[in-house]
Amino acid sequence: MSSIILTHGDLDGIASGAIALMAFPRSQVIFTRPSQIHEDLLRFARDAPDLVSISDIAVNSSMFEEIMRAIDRYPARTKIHWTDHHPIAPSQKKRLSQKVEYFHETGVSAAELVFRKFGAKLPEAALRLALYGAIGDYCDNTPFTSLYLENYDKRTLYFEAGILVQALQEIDYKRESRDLLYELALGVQPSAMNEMVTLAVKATRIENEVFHYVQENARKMGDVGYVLDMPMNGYRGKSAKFAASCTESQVGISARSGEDEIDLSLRRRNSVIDLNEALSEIIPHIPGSQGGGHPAAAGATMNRNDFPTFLERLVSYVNSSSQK
Ligand SMILES: [Mn+2]
Repeated sequence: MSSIILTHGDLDGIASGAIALMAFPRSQVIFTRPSQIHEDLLRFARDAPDLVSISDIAVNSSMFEEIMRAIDRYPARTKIHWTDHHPIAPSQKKRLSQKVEYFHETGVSAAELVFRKFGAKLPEAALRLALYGAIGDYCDNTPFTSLYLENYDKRTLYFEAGILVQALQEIDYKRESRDLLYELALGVQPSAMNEMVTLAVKATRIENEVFHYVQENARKMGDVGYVLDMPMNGYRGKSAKFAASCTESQVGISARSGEDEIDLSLRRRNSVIDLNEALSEIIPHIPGSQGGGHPAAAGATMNRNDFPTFLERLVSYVNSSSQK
């Protein structure tokens, strides 16, 4: 049987992909993202695989028609599983479900969903991976995770998941992440991977520097804290969170600017603001911008000159939602 696993490069993506690999051994594993899933699907349609498993990849509403066209290129016998936890428009969910095995819930990790779908006959290591993915995506208080964390000493599971969370800050997204995924699918524990442990310690040291940098450099507008162009690469989600806490704001942004574009990571802190909804309201007002994610964690890209406008709109969004 020829099969392909398409998944995201973060911990939840790697964990969900590793569980899928345990369920479908010898699959080819490809890391992808919402903005390029349609191209990857198109590329593999030519191979007419028996099975495709997509996990932790949001359906980008602006790419929806391209995605549907790519799916239509597969022969009828190809079984396509799409397992995800990102918000999706109900109309798109309905149309996608007519073409693929779409398994979707929000508020739970993709790793939990892949485990619930394929995990019944898998070795115990698969369950641990589901829990690592859930911890990685802050989805560790679902009924499923609460139930199964009780099977272990959960502090040890957080330690193992923490090694992965930290090491991934320092890992080359495509090359080393694939080796990691294969090792995890073999049941190797993170603490037994010397290289991961070393990287995790290094990442934790850098994270402390990031925290101090944000403490010194974060700025605040309304109830939004932000930090621009940190000297350290990566650590974007973490620094967005720190930008909120260091400025005592509800929302934090970590921004990195390129030549023309600026890329933002957003996090919320002690807040019920839905960042995904905030972006879907603001993004259409900023030509050429893109963005989305989860209620508590999101990302966006736009022309760098538009950042001040974006910030103003976000500040007034946060302001008006807090008054509701
Ligand atoms: Mn995820």
